[in-house]
Amino acid sequence: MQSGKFPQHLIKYWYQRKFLFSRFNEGIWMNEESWFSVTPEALAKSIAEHISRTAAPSTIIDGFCGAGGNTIQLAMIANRVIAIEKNPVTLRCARHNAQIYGVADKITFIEGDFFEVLARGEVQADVLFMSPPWGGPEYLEQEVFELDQMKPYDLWEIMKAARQVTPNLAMFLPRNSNLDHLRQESDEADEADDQTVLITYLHANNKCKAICVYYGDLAEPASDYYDLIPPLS
Ligand code: MGP
Repeated sequence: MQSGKFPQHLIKYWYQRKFLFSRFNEGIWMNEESWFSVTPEALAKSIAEHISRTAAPSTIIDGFCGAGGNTIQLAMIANRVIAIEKNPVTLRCARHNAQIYGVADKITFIEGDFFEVLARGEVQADVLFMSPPWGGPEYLEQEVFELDQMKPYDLWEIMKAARQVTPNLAMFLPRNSNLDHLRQESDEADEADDQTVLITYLHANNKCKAICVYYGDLAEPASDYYDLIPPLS
């Protein structure tokens, strides 16, 4: 690629390319949306390791697989990953990138809408991981990211659909997320029990990049460094 033709607004991500995929130079494919939304490899790996330690799942669904950053690392720790992606170009990138990492054989790629695929009831799994769109890089313009106003997908609708598949959920969210919203959602979803929600802050280069929120079996702290949200009293 000629650097002169690389879109100016994505240059920041180009400089991070080997942080996004350590094997970038082996021919990783990206489209515009993937540059700013793919989970950097080190973070995707730590999420996969947490999932492996707490739930040791056989099958994992990646609900919004994007260019495959999480899907690839999840395929390293599970027997099978079902990767759902609506955008056919992004899905092509994910399939190609999984080949580079040698895990494509363990992944079933589904081109389709998260809600429609789940509603068909054809996919089952022990764990459901989700890294939905947050509305683009503009999420950092707000001091606090109001989760109950997330676009284009409503986070509560995502959670509702996900809970139909499994209670073992992992959700990748902005570092400036309003955590009170999470507490309220889990409280309403599970009135009978005080549900534990585990929030992990994902750091790279001495900076928090994002959070991952775990539910069900995944909410077991596998390290002392995690912060727990106590149930509402
Ligand atoms: P970022 O906006 O690149 O923050 O997002 P950064 O690098 O800390 O910016 P800076 O200008 O403050 O230095 C950090 C990480 O969040 C990215 O690497 C992506 O993994 C993730 N991310 C960013 N966006 C806009 C999205 C999104 O819309 N959806 C998802 N799932 N992840 C995103």
